[in-house]
Order: sequence, then structure tokens, then C-alpha cells
Amino acid sequence: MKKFLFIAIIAIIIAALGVGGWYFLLRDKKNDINAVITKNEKTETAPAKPEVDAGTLELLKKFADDQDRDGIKDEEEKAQGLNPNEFDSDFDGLSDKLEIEKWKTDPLKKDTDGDGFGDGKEIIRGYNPLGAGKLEE
Ligand SMILES: [Ca+2]
Ligand SMILES: [Ca+2]
Ligand SMILES: [Ca+2]
Repeated sequence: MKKFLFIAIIAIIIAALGVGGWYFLLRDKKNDINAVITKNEKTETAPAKPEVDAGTLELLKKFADDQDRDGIKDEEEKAQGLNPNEFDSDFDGLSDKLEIEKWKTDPLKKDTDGDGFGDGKEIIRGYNPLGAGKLEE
């Protein structure tokens, strides 16, 4: 009777080890699958490393204080009542900088001389945006 009990206990221990081993094996496999899934997800969702080349960096630095990139700094545009986010504040087809420096037209007036034709239109057609007549060649 004692011998039988001993064998029974041994059998239970072996069975327990077997189940435990099976459990661990399964758990490891599950972990492996999870690891693969996580790995795949990581590769798929990993944000691309932003690659900013030297030229772009230089531009970003150059225009850091010039949102509309028209060559006039934001501060200066605000001081002059211009739109720092719009390189052509009056939408006449000429950039603020061109109007101020080249054509001497009003960057806030679409039609500086008030003749009914916008500054940009006049210049394209060869007319003087500051008054009567054609542009001097
Ligand atoms: Ca600007
Ligand atoms: Ca303009
Ligand atoms: Ca005009």
C-alpha cells in the first residue's frame, strides 16, 4: 500500500512537471509571437527619421524670422502694417519687397495711383503704376 502511494506521488509530480513545462513552452511561444508582432509594429510605425539637409537647414535659419519669406523680417512687416504671413499683402501680384524696393508702390494698396488698374497688372503691361503713362525702358 505504501509503495502504491509512493508511485502515485511520483506520477503526480511528473504530471505536474509535464504540465508546467508545457505551460512554459506555450508561454514562451506566445511571447515570441508577441515579440515578433511588437517588432513588426515598431518597424511599421516608427516615424521616419527627419533628414534635413544642410541647404534646408540654412533656409530654415534664414527665414526663421521671415514667415512669408519675402525678404522682409516679420518685425519690420508688423511695424509697417504689412502681413508677415503673406508675401503680397495687398494681393496685387507684386511682393511687398518688390513694391517697396523696386517699384516704390504702396505695398498695402492694390492700385497705388488709383487709376483702376492694379499695380501688378500695370507693370506686366508696361504701364507706370505710380501715374499716367508707360514705364520707362
Ligand atoms: Ca516677410
Ligand atoms: Ca503687393
Ligand atoms: Ca494703378
